[in-house]
Amino acid sequence: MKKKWWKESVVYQIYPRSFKDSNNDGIGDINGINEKLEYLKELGVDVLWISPIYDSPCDDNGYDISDYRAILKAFGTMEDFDSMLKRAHRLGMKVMMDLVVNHTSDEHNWFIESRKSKDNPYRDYYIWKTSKQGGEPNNWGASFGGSAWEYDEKTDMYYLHLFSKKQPDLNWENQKVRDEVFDMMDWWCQKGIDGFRMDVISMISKDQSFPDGKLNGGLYGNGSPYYMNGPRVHEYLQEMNQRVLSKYDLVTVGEAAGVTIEEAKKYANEDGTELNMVFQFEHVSIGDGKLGKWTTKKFDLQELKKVMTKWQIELSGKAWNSLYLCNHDQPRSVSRFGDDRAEYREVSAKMLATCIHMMQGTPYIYQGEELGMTNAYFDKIEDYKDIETLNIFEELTSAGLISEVEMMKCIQARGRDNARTPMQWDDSENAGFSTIKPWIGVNKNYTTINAAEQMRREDSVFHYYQKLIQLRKEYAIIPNGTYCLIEESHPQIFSYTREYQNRKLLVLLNFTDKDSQITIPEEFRNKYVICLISNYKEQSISKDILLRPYEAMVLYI
Ligand code: TEU
Ligand code: CA
Repeated sequence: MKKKWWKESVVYQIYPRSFKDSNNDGIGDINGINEKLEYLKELGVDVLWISPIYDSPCDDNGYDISDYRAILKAFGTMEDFDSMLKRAHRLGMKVMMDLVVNHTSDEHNWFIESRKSKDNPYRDYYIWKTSKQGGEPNNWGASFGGSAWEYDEKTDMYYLHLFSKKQPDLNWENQKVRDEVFDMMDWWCQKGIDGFRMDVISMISKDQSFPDGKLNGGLYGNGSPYYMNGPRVHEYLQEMNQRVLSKYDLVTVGEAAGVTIEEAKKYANEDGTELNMVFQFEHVSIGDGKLGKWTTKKFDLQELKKVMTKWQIELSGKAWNSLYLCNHDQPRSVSRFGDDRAEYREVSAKMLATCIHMMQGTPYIYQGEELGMTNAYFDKIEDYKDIETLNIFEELTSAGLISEVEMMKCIQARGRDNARTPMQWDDSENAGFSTIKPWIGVNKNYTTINAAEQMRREDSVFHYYQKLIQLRKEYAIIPNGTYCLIEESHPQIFSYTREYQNRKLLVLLNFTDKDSQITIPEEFRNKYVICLISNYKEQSISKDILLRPYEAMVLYI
């Protein structure tokens, strides 16, 4: 496996709108990020992935870009960005930008031109189709509700939008679009950024016949087989790599909804002809039902062990894994996979962190995950801001597919706003995020769950993450070792080993609130074994170890 700096790095994701509000307008901003760089350095992370900060009408909180080379006014100025970038570099941290090029905002100049007329020079920057049998060109649904096609009266045609109707899909078949995108990427690389997280990059190539999708009992057809991992996606990414990425020492991660192992081996191949790694979605989709993620069903541990093991084994030596349990689209990991009841919140947050950080791949920490922040559990639909939540609530309840009461429970469990409540800095008003009421409600547990309190307490989740990150730097076995699942069918414990140059790790994780026993492998029963990290004060290491609720332990020989 080739050594690369990003294989030994830990990435921290910042959702700027909710991170820190430096000018007290209720919205996080770039100067707020700048204020907190020392905090991030203290945590020990190497790369900062910043969710979009470009000019945008914020229909989808910035994932709808209207100018790729301008900073959203509410987030600050390009000078603010330049000084934050410079300070991050001076502190030894790299900055990864969020690249959203499957679609733009409908307020982007390209789209404003494109919709003017059928012969406008920008017409084919987007995907326009005529009506079929008096309706939409096909039956695809959009991720944020409704049809994936919006009718445009002026030219009596429909344009494709896989997300909101204010997010028209770019037409990557058009060389001019690729030229514009690659030119813009190069412009940011010239400014000194260190990488890109590529939004829904697996969707940029569509099957040009645009066939109907299967209905599967939903309101719209499932078009994903015709736009996920599409016919030319690897060709486009190889062109991107040749024309931009290969010219700089970057870290690149593709958000690849629908990616399979076979596809991931192409996107993130070790020859470096496309990207460095991908975000796959199998583990965060465990438990999804007939309404997709809109369910209160808990995840199944055996399923999680199987999925995580598959990705560890099958990519090993062929492609590189990203390792994550949370991001700005997912519920808080301690609420989704751990136990956010007061008694178990911290110990289960540490256990989950151990699970991820001891695997092979690049770990991603989402803002607040290092504190064990929890879901918000807002109980009124008016408290939620996310376009996906609001549109889908309307669509599913008005279609009678779920009751409002049930849908509220699903939103409390899986809604994206759970990860978008303000970062909890201290126990002052608004959790120290802002001096005025923020754009979205603050999780009311900020008085007990906040960075200031945890930085003062040695056994906090923050200090546990700090130690995990340090271990990755000290022990080459963590980034480089092979992985093997043991005790595969154990109903409570997820346990795996790592091996590298005659050294071995044993990772023991009790995923339940009950004591649970496990027999450890022979080679870990000798007196030379050391415990690298645990989420309980003292450990008793024996042939049959009794793990306490959510106990995590890493043994090393
Ligand atoms: O997310 C793409 C994506 O697949 C999401 O729809 C995700 O699967 C879903 O929200 C889970 O419920 C990316 C960005 O991360 C997301 O924030 C944007 O809304 C979306 O693309 C459109 O740009
Ligand atoms: Ca602000």
